[in-house]
Amino acid sequence: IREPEEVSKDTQVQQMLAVARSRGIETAFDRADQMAARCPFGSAGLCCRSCLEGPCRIVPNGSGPRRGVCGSDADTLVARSLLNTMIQGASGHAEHGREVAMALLKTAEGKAPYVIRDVGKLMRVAKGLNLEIEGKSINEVAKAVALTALEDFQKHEGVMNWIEYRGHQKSREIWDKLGITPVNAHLEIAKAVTRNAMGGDADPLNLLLGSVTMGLVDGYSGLHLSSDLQDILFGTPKAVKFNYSLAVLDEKQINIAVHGHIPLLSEKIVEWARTLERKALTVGAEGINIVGVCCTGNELLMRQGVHAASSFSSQELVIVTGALEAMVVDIQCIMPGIQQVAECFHTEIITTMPHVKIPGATHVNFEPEYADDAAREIVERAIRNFAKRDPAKVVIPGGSVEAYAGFSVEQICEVTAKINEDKPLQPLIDAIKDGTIRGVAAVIGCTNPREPQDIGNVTVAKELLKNNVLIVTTGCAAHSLAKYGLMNEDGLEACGDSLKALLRQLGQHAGLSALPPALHMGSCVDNSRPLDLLSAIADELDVPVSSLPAVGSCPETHSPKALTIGTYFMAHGVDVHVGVDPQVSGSNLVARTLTGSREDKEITMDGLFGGKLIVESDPVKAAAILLERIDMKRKALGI
Ligand code: NFS
Repeated sequence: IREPEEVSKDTQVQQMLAVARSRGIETAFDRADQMAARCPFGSAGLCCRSCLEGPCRIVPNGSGPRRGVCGSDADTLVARSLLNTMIQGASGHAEHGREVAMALLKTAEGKAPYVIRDVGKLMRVAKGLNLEIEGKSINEVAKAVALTALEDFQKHEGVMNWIEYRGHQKSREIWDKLGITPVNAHLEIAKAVTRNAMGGDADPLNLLLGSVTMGLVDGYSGLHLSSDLQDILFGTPKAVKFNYSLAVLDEKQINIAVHGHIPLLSEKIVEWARTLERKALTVGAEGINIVGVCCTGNELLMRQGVHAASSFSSQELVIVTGALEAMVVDIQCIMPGIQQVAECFHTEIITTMPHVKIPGATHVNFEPEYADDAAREIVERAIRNFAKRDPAKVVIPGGSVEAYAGFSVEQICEVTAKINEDKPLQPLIDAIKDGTIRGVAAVIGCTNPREPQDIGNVTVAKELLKNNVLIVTTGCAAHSLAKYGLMNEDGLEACGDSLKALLRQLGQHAGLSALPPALHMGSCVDNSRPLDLLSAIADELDVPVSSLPAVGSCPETHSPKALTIGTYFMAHGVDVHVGVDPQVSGSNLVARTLTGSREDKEITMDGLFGGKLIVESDPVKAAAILLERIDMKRKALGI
């Protein structure tokens, strides 16, 4: 069993873990320790449960059977198990996109209680999709955009609308040539499930191309589509201040944590918390305090400045404060373990989606049409729960960190346009060309209870910043970077001189003393934003995205979604580092195709797309490899 100091870099998490243990409450960190001996077959991707001939397992070291009962060898097993992971990731994000598209449709039809907050973005997206906007009302345009989005889950021919719209042309040419460009998300997911079933696709390289298609499904029907439609509905993020840490819970207020991914309900909860503020006073609380967990937290902080309490791995510890009246969850990254922890306190876990329930939790069903009813009921439940709080159990750590977020591409361009109005990207391009910015790194993804929390994320970011690499960030990695000052002026200390000077210069144009060294672009679906930025820069330079000195890093990977996002980056030619074993070591063929270390280079990820997978658990070494790759791309670009 690891000591609290070994589990997280965050002293508040350490403190709360000690509190949990002293009360006999088990969390993911403890369960990770109990699982210490990992299955060697599963870890290598060599366990197959695709049919009832098995389960079949191939021993990684070569002793024992070399094939499953059906004749599948290790390469096929590993490629299938990777595709299985990709299906999970892509489905999660595609479903997120579809839910938001349905909400936009119902809003446009006047059936759901939302308003279009960013009409400008609606019109830009409509134009990008080649929709007629002349003489149309806002709702008519919104309906056309929503229906075009929903086609990406229905059409049977052609190419996904969002790839036509957002996909970078030079990458598109490669995907089209390989025949991997998705037609519609549901069709591709169904095809992937079919090809992965017993008796389906046995060719490991073909299966890997199937994984790349899942990366594209994730990237376009999930990430881009969700970010675009959420911006239309809730506003495109602008620079905003928020606080981060477990200390954002307030002993004097009713605390509600919103957790999961889709902002449809949580935006409404923020609204209803404001409306019902007076009711909170009647039960003796000073107000209602909404705090964010995981990516729902990111969504709310980007647009509303809602404070963030926890990333994935420490989600249960928010409850251990004893000061949480309700934790409201929607979809994804929700540990069932939160219910066991909540049962030790007065906290009510509230599930909201019919397909994501937890035994013992309260269920308040969410449908966009009745969003107000659900949000109101949830806030009222939390208000009632306040009376059940046991003050003797309340422990809230002290001290939180101020951070700046909200760096959408639009916000970044608004700042740089103050230097060059006609070509807002030019200041960034010039800085990249003259080496002021050595490269751009997207530090993204999760925290993982098996790994020491925040260490990988923060170390990779700091190593790169020191070398003048500009960091953009999303997801739980953004939570890590916020906690250690990389989203406020203090973080400039971590930067190399040229980057520091540039951030100060740009900051003045944003009305800040400096831009933060890590630009928070949002939740995991907002990984659309770094790619939009790179695509726009590539267009200006008339090169493919793969030529840019840009990398992605997910040091503390836990979720299949992180692997599909990584694959989407690689499909555009961006190298991607993962700090946690992606469980493909059982096949040299698969591992080497992904990492570009095969002799026949042209059929590796690197050879086909220009970006490869880098697996390295040591964050310092990982940053050194990423710098090498950045320099290699700079050299090839002649800068
Ligand atoms: Ni991304 Fe966001 Fe966090 Fe990882 Fe989970 S919350 S969608 S998967 S753990 S970053």
